[in-house]
Amino acid sequence: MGNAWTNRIIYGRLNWSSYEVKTHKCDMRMPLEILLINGPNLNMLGVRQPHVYGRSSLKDLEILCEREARSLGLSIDFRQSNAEGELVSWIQGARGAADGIILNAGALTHSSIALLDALGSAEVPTVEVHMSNIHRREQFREKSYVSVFAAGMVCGLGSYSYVLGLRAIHNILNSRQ
Ligand code: CA2
Repeated sequence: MGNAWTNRIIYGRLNWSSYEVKTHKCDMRMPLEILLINGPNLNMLGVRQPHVYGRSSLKDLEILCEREARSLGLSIDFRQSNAEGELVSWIQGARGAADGIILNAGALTHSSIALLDALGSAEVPTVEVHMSNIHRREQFREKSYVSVFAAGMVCGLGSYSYVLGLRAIHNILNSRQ
């Protein structure tokens, strides 16, 4: 996790025969670690329903997120699972190990109190993302349990929801005291 400071040694030439040595306190923080979690069926991206979720595959999405993360100085761990229990374990494991979470919980967004409880106990800043606009679809998609503990949510912009989600978590983490 990114929180280390170090003294950098600076050598400066005073004249032909002597040097001064100063130390300068500088920020050598490690990149902030972001756990990016994709839930059930998101492994099907680009394979079916392109009219809803676009033509990009999950691998394309990972490459896009890696590129955006690198430009923001973030390190991401990009994962996908169809199993609710595995998602719960990943969120539990983020406590003390990740600086932030980006979460697209897929359909579990609308049903999983187990995910909600895991997010509540993890106490890791979380941004919720969705490819589709969950407010322009079936009514059951309007309710998000994830939103209860999320700092914010981006939806409806396809892959770009993830790009904005990464920018948002970067902003949240860098504006902490
Ligand atoms: O819009 C989103 O990102 C969703 O989280 C996607 C979920 C859906 O249940 C949520 O309401 C909104 C579904 C992910 C399934 O993704 C597929 C992709 C291609 C083909 C089939 C499923």
